[in-house]
Amino acid sequence: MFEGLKKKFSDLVGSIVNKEETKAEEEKKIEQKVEEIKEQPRPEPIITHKAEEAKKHVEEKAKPPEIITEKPKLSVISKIKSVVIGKVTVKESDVDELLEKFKLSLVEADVNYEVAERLVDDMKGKMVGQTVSSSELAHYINGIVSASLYDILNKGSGTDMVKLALSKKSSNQGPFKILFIGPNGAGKTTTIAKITKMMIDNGMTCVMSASDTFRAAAIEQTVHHAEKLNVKVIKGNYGSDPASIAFDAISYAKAHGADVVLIDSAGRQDTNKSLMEEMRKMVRVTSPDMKVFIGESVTGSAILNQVREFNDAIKLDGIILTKLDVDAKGGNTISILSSSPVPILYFGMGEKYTDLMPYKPDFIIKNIVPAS
Ligand SMILES: Nc1nc2c(ncn2[C@@H]2O[C@H](COP(=O)(O)OP(=O)(O)OP(=O)(O)O)[C@@H](O)[C@H]2O)c(=O)[nH]1
Ligand SMILES: [Mg+2]
Repeated sequence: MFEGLKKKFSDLVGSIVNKEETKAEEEKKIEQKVEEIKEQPRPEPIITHKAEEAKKHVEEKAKPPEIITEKPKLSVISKIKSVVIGKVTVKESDVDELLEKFKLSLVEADVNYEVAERLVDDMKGKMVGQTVSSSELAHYINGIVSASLYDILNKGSGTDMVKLALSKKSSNQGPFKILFIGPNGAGKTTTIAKITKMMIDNGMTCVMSASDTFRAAAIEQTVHHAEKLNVKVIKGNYGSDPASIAFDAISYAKAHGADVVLIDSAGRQDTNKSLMEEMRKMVRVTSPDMKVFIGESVTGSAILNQVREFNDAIKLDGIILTKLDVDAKGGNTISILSSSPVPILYFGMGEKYTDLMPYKPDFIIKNIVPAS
């Protein structure tokens, strides 16, 4: 995943390091040239006797003290030393052009322009004026990239669904109810199965509500997962009211002391007024503890508009971003993560039940920043 961004970051580090190496090599060459010229025997000037005397006189007067004649030598040595030992002070002019190019290459990798700008400005602020040993330069720049990414991706610690469900279980306040909503094919039903597995692994009993009564084979898909995970599923007929199926699932869970109810729903676009109204009704009828938006990472910045619309309609509690495993570029994910008005809870990383991971910026950074 994220091969696109990884390559961009690695190219940037490479170009800064190469630039510094080229600079150092050029300086070294210049110093060598200076030494060569100094060591070349100088042709004796042809001068007349009088002129020779006058020259001697001028030379005697102008003879610099010992220390001054030594100075150029020392400074050449220390310059060469600095090139060989290699300390680099990063100047704005050194990185300006590279970072500008880098910003555009991030945009090419689908990072939203405003996010790319924020990231690059942050990197520049951290880099310029710092003195670094040139052998450590790649490592140092990777550190800066990681720190800047962390700053834009860290949105505080995400909600731990398992903790919340366990706490409701221990307070005997009835089942923990989660409603999953989002656009068509984003991975809602698959994610419900993954969350169910996670809840089971943490000692909780679950009930699934097959509340997508709209799409062909949607009920069978939920039933299939419920059977594989060995949990109860409540279902109705196609075309029936999804809210009433969810209500039945909650009643079943209450009657049987189940800990978590996971409510599926049909895929919908925020532009479909009647489906958005149906979703509001599901919320009114079920009073979920969490309303979770499921979105595909590859959708890009468009997802942010969807999230805003769904959030306005029912006040979301979190987002699960799916299909990161097939997100080759990575830019979309960065844009969504850094600009989402709603916290990101988990990532979907594949089709297996265990392919779910809590959102941590470090995980993203590790997948983008080249190891140095
Ligand atoms: N690679 C990958 N595929 C996923 C992931 N999550 C879901 N899928 C696949 O995406 C496809 C759609 O998943 P569903 O769970 O049916 O999506 P949905 O949102 O319920 O779809 P609708 O009910 O039609 O709106 C399926 O083929 C899933 O196996 C993921 O994290 N990675
Ligand atoms: Mg579905």
